[in-house]
Amino acid sequence: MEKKRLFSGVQPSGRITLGNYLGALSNWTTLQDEYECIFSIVDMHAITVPQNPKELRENALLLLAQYLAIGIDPQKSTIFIQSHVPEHAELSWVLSTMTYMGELNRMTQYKEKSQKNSDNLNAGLFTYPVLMAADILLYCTDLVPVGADQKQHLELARDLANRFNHRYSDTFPVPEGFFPKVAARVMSLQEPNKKMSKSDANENGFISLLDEHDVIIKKIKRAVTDSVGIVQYNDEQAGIKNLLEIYSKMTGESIESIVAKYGGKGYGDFKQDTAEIVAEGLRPVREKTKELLSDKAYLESVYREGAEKAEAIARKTLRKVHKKIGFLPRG
Ligand code: AQP
Repeated sequence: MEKKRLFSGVQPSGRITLGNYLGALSNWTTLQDEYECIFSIVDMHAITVPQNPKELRENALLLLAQYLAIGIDPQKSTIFIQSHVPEHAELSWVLSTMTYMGELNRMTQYKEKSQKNSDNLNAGLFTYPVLMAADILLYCTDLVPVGADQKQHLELARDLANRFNHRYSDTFPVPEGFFPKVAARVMSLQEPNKKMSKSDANENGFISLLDEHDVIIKKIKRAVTDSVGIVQYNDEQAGIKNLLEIYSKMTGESIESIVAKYGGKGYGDFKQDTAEIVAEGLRPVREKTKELLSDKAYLESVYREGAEKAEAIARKTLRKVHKKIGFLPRG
């Protein structure tokens, strides 16, 4: 039986965080055997907010090294850079003609990001979810493993698949989301009611996958908690709830069992142990990333081959789409 297809991506808009890792990337590796996986570095999405060109290039390469370091295997999965496959922009245009302004107006990520970037309210930031739908539909994707913050965008991709299929004829599978049960939305260590974000101006709010051991320990020990003083899992103790989710996802231990272990002890031991677990858990990824970054030729060969494989699928889908909507073939 043919394997189902999976697509996901991360923006090279900074150094990826523990949130990106636990909410998305760490789940990808386990799905590689079951699905035909396509993973992208979505640099076209990243430019919807201002980027320094040199840093954007560096971050794309770094992200590729991190994909490989966490265990994405280029022998099993297709790994490519979004801007190397122009079909993403082409399908995005077609889908944008089928997307209603009202649908995009409702997007909470647009509302949040446009507040943060009020001096750069560009059309790309507004139509970001259409490009994301194109990323997914271009590969006739069945499954999209993402963090909970992407639920609304994925819903639009599903609506557009249905709309296209209904208006023309069956073309796209309607993609399903895959959201982790624990740590689907890792929160900022400094403002536990806001999601952890790689572009947060406050470096203490997030843990980067490249942070050294001591930095991670310090950041977690300084994490904002509360004055209740009891380790328990509830919405009123957002900081502790966040650390419990991080601990659980990093170790595989259930939240109940962690709560039982630290219940009578106050926050000191719990924070210390969580910090050690994260710092040690990320060590192999950090070390492997550094090793991979020193071999630029290898990284280039991975993304070049990936683009060829991705483009072959993308071309086929786009040709089908053009035919259905009535574009005359070039011949
Ligand atoms: N805090 C989070 N918890 C769980 N999952 C998260 N993801 C992002 N933040 C969290 C998931 O990571 C994947 C890649 O995200 P992205 O790079 O496409 O953009 P984003 O969601 O906008 O992530 P950031 O870190 O907040 O980036 P910036 O600061 O550039 O906007 C997605 O699957 C996402 O769900």
